[in-house]
Amino acid sequence: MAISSGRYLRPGAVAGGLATLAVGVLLAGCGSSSAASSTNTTAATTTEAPTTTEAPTTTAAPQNVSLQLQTESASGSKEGYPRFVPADITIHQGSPVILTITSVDDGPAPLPASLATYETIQGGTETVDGSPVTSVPNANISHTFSVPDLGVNVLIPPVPKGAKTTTVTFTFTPSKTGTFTWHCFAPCGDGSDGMGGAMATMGQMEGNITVS
Ligand SMILES: [Cu+2]
Repeated sequence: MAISSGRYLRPGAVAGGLATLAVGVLLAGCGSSSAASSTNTTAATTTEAPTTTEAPTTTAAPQNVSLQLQTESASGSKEGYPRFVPADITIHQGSPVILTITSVDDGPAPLPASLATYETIQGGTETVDGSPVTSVPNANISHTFSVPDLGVNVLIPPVPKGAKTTTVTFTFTPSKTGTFTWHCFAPCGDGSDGMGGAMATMGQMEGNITVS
């Protein structure tokens, strides 16, 4: 597939702040009546005094998931490649997932017009080799890691010339539980349209992501 293009267009480094917003909403109770009319018939007996050390509100630690995007076996065989390893992953709802994808593929595989919807980063924040990115030009997409059911679309550019790997991180929070199929939508497989072979094989350019 991949003839090194030598063109690595790093998208403008726009500070992509984490989308995780902690919104604290304090509802001040019944301020409608005038302050003076404090006819307190209901004694505040129900508010239990915090006698024990208060447990911090569950700020669950981020989950780190690492994927290797391989293009050949250790012995150099290209049979059964490219593929993401592991192909099946399990994550949990309730805390952010930091997906780290390390790719050795130096070739682009631009998406056809019919898949243009997957040309944009969706559902989380991405960095490429440490720099925040908000887009990757289609001509510079090598693979995608896309989970349509979770609204997640990660774009993976080719390895820059002179480098051995490129590392993409993608931080997102799973919106629901279940088992969903992820796909690569870049035509990186066999056949005239690049959609055969690895692209049509579970365990290579598609797999399962389970959110428990
Ligand atoms: Cu691919």
